Amino acid sequence: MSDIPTTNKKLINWVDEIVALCKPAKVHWCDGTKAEADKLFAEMVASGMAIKLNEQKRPGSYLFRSDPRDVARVEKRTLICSKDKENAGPTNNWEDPVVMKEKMRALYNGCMEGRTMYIIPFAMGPLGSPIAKYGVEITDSPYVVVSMRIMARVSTEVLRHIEKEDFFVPCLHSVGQPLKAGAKDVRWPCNPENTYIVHFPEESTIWSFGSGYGGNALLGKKCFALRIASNLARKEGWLAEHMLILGVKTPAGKKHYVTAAFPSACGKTNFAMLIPPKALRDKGWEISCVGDDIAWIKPDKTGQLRAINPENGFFGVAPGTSEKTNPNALHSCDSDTIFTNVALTDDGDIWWEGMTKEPPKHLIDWQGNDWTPDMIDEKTGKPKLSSHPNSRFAAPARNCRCIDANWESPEGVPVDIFIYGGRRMNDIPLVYQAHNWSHGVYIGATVGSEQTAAAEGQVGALRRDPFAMLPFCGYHMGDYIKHYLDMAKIAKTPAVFHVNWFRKTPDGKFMWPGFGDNARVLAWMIGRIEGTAPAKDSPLGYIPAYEDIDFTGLDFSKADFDAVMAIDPAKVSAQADANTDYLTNTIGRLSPEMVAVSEDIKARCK
Ligand code: SAT
Ligand code: MN
Repeated sequence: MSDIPTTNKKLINWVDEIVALCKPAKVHWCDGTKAEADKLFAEMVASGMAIKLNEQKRPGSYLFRSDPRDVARVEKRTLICSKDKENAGPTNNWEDPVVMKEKMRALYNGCMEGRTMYIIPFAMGPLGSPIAKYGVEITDSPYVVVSMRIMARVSTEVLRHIEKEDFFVPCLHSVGQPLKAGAKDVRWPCNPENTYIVHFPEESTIWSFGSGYGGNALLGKKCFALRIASNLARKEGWLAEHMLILGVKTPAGKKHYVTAAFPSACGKTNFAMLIPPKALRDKGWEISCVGDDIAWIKPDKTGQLRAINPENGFFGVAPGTSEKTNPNALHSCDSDTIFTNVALTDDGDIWWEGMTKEPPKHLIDWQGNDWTPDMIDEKTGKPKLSSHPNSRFAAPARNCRCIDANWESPEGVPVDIFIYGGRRMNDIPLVYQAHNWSHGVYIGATVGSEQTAAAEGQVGALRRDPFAMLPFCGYHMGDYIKHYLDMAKIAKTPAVFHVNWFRKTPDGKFMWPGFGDNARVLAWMIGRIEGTAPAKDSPLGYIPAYEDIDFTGLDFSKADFDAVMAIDPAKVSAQADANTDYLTNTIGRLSPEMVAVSEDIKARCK
């Protein structure tokens, strides 16, 4: 065919193979242009899949409502199909790649009947960056096409890079619902009974079937940029991390970059777009955002770690985002944004729980039904939600008011600080700094968060989430720890900090104000790497004294500080034992350095 826009044999052969297997009615090579997206949006509006929002209030933006059975990532059906089961490790689901391929080939057989197959060439990272990688997603979902255009860089230019490198990550996706001749399509085709999100790490290949939602379907994100990329990074000597990247400008005008990993429900997007309190802004502190979810971090020729955000947009949880909690995220959604499963206002705009103090008097909820604020959910007995709790916005990163000037710099931004954190009600202080790199790796490896939703298990129970990568690490977590330790051989290692914004008083009140005031803690960290901020030693690591943190404009006493920083040696010692047990018996493939850190912490507790 002459309308194939590439000469790359691997890509052409793969497309031929998938066409023969999935049997689409039509094939379309995407070019990522606005004209292409506009045409698809118009078709989806006409078919009832999408709602065009009020052009005055929300230019270029659309609302989608998913099937209520397809509203989130499905971790149970997410598999790492390495040849050897052991290499997937204890934190991943595994199936034999030969068995899984056979099973999925049967599902894919004819799955695109009556539909158009879209071929999406995309870049993760700025085109031509030495850290960027290229992929091609084949999908039968036009929603995926328009979403990928926001979340990744889609263009014909990508094909030139694929031709040059002769490498791309093949990402196959189908909603798994063929359209029989004459049948009318549903609003959100999907196939929940047969949903699988499958990774073949040895072949750097992704096969996803049955879901059209988020990370199940936008395969550049968690599937490629974390699960497959973590495998590539290990082979090639870099890090693919579930980390935000932010820039900090000091009053002296020096710029530093920081990456941070937090488990879900710890306010990662809020931290990535944080606005420092007025007192710090007046002194000249500025914070800018490079990315809110994923960082690819690679040493340059000098060993300096450099990070890119491989993504091109924010796929944020909508509820709770407001002018108060995160104005930068809220205004990123002002235009050219795709909303999924939020409520529709009577004037053709969107709303979600927490957006404004007063809810609108009437809405159409995320399932298309009338909604008023007085409605009660029959199942829970609580007020009925207008938006799904996991409803999302996909907003272009360039819309963000605080986007960093260097966010698309091909060489990446230099990173000198890694932060880990979790939601810990008790015992864990506001901040501490690792003594050295192995201690920093240990801090990442032992990250945990207390559960906030009953659906995840017992509320308050500690859920371990090493490096915040539990569902995203594409190989054995013990090897991942080893790879981290080995980075010290090829890179200048960053300073590592642990933070806990969520400590509570015995009567259940947060001890730390959080949000913008977290910049005060960041400022201390910057002082640490610039060599200007003092610290005391403690069993957990280096900690600030009250005087070391700038509390200008905040009513936070020495007693408040002592409470949020309190360290109980007996508890820390017991935690060190629990950490050794977790790393030895749950994770395995133990690096002896990890036990040495536990022993060191215990010795300091004596
Ligand atoms: O759906 S995504 O995987 O993109 C986001 C998330 O669930 O963490
Ligand atoms: Mn994430």
